[in-house]
Amino acid sequence: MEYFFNEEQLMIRELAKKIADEKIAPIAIKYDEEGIFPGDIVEILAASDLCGVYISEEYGGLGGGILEMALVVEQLSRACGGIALSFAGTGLGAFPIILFGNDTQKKKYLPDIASGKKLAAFGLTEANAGSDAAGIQTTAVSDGDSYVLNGTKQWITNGGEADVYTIIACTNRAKGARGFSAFIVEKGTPGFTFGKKENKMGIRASCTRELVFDNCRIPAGNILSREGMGFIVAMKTLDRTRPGVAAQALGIAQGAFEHALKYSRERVQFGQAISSFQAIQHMLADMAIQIEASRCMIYQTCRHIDGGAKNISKEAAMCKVLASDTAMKVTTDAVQIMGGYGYMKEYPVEKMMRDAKITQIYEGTNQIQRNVIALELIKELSGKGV
Ligand code: COS
Repeated sequence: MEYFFNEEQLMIRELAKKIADEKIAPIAIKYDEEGIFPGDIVEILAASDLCGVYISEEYGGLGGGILEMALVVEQLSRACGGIALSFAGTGLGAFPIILFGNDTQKKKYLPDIASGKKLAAFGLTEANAGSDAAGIQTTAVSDGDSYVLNGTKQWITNGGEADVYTIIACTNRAKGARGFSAFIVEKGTPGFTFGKKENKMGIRASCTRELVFDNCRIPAGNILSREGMGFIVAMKTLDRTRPGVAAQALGIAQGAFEHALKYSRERVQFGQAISSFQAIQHMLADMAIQIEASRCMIYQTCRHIDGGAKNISKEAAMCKVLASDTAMKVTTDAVQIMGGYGYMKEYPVEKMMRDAKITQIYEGTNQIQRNVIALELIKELSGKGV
C-alpha cells in the first residue's frame, strides 16, 4: 500500500532496509545464538545518520518524530528484532529527555544520542513492579544539591551498554503515583553497577541487565521536570514508544512472512509447489491481511502523535496489541508453513517466533494495554455525559 511518505521518510526507510538486508540479515542467526551485542551495527546506523531520526535538528537529530523512529525499527526488525532493539531501546531511554528535559539537559545528552556516540536506556521495571509500575521500591533521597539513589531495576534493555539512563524512583512514598520522580543517571557514576546479562528466549542480540543503585549520588540538576512527575514522565514516554514496539513486531512479522512466502514457492510436495495448495494460500492471505492492518494502524497512530494529538494512550496501546498479537500469529504460522525446516535453527523463522513473544510482554503486557484501552473508552463516554 502507498503510504505517501515524504522524500526524507522514504530515504530513511530505504537506508534502514539496506542496512537490514546487507548488514543485519547475514549475522542475525549468529548474534542470536551467541548473544552478541550489535555494537558494529550501531556504528553503521550512526554513520548513516539514523540514530537521531526522532531527535530535533536543534539537538543534532534529523528532526523527525515517532513515525521516522517506527520506519527504522520496522526495517531493522525485518532482519532481526533483537538487533533493532539497541536502536529502539535507546529511543525509550531518550524520550523522557526529549519530552521533559530542560534545555541544559537536552544540550548535554541528546546530541551524543543523535550521533550514535551514546546509547540510552529506561529504568522503570523492578522485581516486584512490572505491570504495577507504581509498585517501584527504588528511592531517591534529596541531600543538599544531590539525590542519593538506592534500589535495583530489572530487565533493562541496553543495560550495561548504554551511557545514559533515565530512572524512575520514589521521592515521596506517601504521595502514591505522585511520589515518583525521573532522573538522568550516567554510566560510571559511583554506586551505579550492573547485574549479569540475562539469558533470554528471544531478542538475544539485545542486552538485558539489572541496574543496581547503592548510595548512588547524582546532581540534583539531573531530575527531569520536577519532583512528583516521575510516573507521568514514564506514562507519557510509554505512550510514545509503544508504537515503536508495534513497529518492531510488524518488522518481525513481515520478515517471517517473506521467508514463508518464498519457501512456499520453492518447496515441492505431491509434485507441486506448496503455494498451490489452498490450505497454504489461505494462511499466507491471513498473514498479509494482519500485517497490512497493523502497518496502517501504526503509521496512522504515529502521524496522530507527531501531529500533536492530545489523547494518544488508547491508540498507542491499540497498535501495540494489534501488531504484537499479529507478530506472534504470523511467525507461528511461518514456522508451520516451513514445517520441519521452519523449526530448525538454520532457518530464521524459529528465531522470529521467539523474538515475537516479547512484543506481547514488554512496555506493558497486552493485558495492561487492553486495560488502558478500556479505561480510555469509558473515560470518553463519561466525557460525553453518557
Ligand atoms: N499520560 C499521562 N498521565 C497518566 C497516564 C498517561 N498515559 N497514565 C496514567 N497517568 C496519570 C493518571 O492520570 C494519574 O494521575 P493523578 O495522580 O493526577 O490522578 C496517575 O498517572 C496514576 O495513574 P493510574 O491511577 O491510572 O495508575 P495505576 O497505578 O493504576 O497504573 C497502569 C496504570 C496500569 C496503566 C500503569 O501502571 C502501566 O502502564 N503499567 C505498565 C507498565 C509498563 O509498561 N511496564 C513496562 C516497563 S517499560 S519496558
